[in-house]
Amino acid sequence: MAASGCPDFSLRKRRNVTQSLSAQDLRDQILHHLTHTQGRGPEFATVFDWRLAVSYTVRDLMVGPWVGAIRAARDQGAKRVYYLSMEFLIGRILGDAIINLNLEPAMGEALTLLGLDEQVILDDEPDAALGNGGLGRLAACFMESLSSLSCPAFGYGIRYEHGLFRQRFEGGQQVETPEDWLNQPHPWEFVRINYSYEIGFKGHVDMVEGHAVWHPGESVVARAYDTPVIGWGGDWANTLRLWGAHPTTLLDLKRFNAGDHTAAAEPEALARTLSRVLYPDDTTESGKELRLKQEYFLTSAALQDILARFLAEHGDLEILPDKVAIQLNDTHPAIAGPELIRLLMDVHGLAFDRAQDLARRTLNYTNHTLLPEALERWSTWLMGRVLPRHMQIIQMIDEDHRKTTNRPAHIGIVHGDQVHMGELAFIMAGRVNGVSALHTDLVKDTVFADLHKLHPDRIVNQTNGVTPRRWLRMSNPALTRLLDDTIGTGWTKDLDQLAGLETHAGDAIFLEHLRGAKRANKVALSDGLLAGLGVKADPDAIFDVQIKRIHEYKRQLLNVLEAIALWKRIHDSPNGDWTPRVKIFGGKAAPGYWLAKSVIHLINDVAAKINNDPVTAKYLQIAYPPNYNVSMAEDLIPAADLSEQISTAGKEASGTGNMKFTMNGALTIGTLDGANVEIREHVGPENFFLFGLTAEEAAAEKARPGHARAAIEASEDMKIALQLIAEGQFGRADSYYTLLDRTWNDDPFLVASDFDSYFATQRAVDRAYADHAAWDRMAALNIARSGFFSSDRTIRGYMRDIWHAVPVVPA
Ligand code: B1H
Repeated sequence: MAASGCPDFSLRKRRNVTQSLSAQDLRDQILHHLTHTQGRGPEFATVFDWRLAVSYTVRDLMVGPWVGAIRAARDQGAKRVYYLSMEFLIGRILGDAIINLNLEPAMGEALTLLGLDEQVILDDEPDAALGNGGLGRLAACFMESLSSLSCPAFGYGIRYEHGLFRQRFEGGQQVETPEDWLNQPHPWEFVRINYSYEIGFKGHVDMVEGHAVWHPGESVVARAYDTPVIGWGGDWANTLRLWGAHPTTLLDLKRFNAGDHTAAAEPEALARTLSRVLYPDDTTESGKELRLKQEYFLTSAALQDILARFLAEHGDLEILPDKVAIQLNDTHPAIAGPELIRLLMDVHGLAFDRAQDLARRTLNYTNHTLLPEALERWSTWLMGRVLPRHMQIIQMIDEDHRKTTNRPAHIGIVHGDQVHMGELAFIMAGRVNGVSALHTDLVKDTVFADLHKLHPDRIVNQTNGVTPRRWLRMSNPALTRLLDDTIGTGWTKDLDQLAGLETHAGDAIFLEHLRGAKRANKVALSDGLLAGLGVKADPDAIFDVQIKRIHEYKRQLLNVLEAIALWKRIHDSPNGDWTPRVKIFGGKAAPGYWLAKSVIHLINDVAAKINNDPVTAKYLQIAYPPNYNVSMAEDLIPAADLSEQISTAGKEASGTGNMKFTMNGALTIGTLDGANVEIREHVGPENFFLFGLTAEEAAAEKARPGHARAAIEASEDMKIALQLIAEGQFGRADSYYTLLDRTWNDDPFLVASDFDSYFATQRAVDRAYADHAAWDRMAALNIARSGFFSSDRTIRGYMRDIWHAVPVVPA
């Protein structure tokens, strides 16, 4: 027992434990869990049994630092950071935990001793797909960096029973099937039945002696499911607390006893609906009552939990902003403003002004998009019906803001019958941040221009980042070995150390090793593409990769039209000096986004034709593996030569895939959009393939009547590509009439206006790739100059500028 009287989880001791763990120790622990936790003898064990035994073994090593971190934060009265997000796209946990706990190579050896293939064990874990795309994956990277920096933090989210849908292709078209990651034991989580909060909806509000009393018409219980998130080095773990919805009464006994057994279970079914599915929309607002309820469910549970912890530790609500920093990941949890005020007023008896002031100094808001369709709005009618007390408080906030800032009527939260969640989040936040330099400028100049004038110090920039542990060390062991051998392992926690590669960028031996690492990754991917899709990807071809949600503004259409135009040119002069290329696509479309689904269909149709053309086969192949997810990204990014970041300028807030590619030595072909701008500045314009209109030019072009038709008429290659589709060269032409019509007559994302610039830049890529030495040098410089894009840098920025939080030294 330690001095505190608790079991000894002391960090110093545990550090020694991990460092001294031998393969034999790990093997024994795995066998112990196989027998005693899984209840299986080795001779009967399946891959699943083994994977769980390995996971429990690794989890055991996380618990010490986890409990130690929670205790250290409490004992030191530390300020805590709370990250509220509707999405946490964590992917698999086991491989990441093995890396962060420094268990390699012992774990590999232990598994060999047991006659197991480590990759098979790792691949057995389902992805925790509790997110759509970049916003959710950013939250996951932030959780890992918070732990790696020993910043005391909780992530709060929803424990969706079904993560993002599974994607299949039928006749080249996307078909969605439910995802069921929880249809098997999830070894990483701890259920906390004692951390349960009641969440109310609907009902009415009474005034009792001047105080509002909300009588909800329905309620559910939010129950905490905790997962430790271990940081690099294994010294610290924070908690990802996901809320599961449960009924307040488990069973309607009266109905059960009356024989209606199905109806008796209704309360359970109704409550569970709340945490059943993740909304599969990326950057579109779904506007459903269930979605509003989910947002409130997450937010209220989190705030009740935060206040309970704060009051147990400090008691005095006046110091709430000194001890608590809450980050709202986009507007999805923006009901946090009114909810925190409600809790402080109606539960803890503070006056409105006091409550509002404390809330505003505690809450912060990150904006992730300017797309108008993504800006959340709820009708006052729906808000008033689902959250009647909150609707009152929203009106009080709006009115108070109008008075104190003297603002004109057109600015504010409630407009007619609409509640604007962006304005609500902004007005209730101490700091509002954008996610790249360009995006932050646009936030100031466009969506929040008026509010920015009223509150000129509120908006700050924090350019996104990604964790180099998962996105380099874990997913790219070949490059990791080369980096470790060349500059040591320090880059893993201090990515700026990659700058040490600069001096090697002219070293032919180093560049040869770099090429070798990339080639090994390409060979592995090529084998996978052949086995999975039957696509023959020559590892010496350019691996050109576009992986992200399918959305018009991300312009997968531009990419596939370029493929068609290139194919036509090769087909017409097959003896030309062509640089072989494999175009790889990955991504899902929101189920209701017809145009995006049409682009998926087109890519598959084009692939079917081009891949089987004997004249062009050796020069151009297209691969579109279905069901793109975090794990697939981990296989594709290390094997990429070219990263496609081709959104219409001004539309992609940041992008984070772009950073992962750069770190892994892929060169970018991209527009001046989001974080591409900063990537180009860091790696140097000569090591980046820039094309297309700037955000300002794009806005002007869009306003020009007939811009699409004029651009198409001026581009022979684009015209031919569209014509070939219209002729039915790629599947049935009538599948694409809408897409073609929109491209000719509207083209809101300027595919036509950027086509020639993109096509020409792709040919510059071809020429550059043909010069191996020059290409490898550029790749090396991209890696060497990617240190800025670590999420550790981003989190340090949030800690310094937004949260005013400091790391805690483990006891
Ligand atoms: C991003 C979203 C998003 N921006 C609504 N906005 C959603 C909006 O379910 N919804 O309703 C879900 C997601 N996601 C992305 O955030 C940006 O498009 C990326 O450019 C950015 O890199 C990422 C992280 O900041």
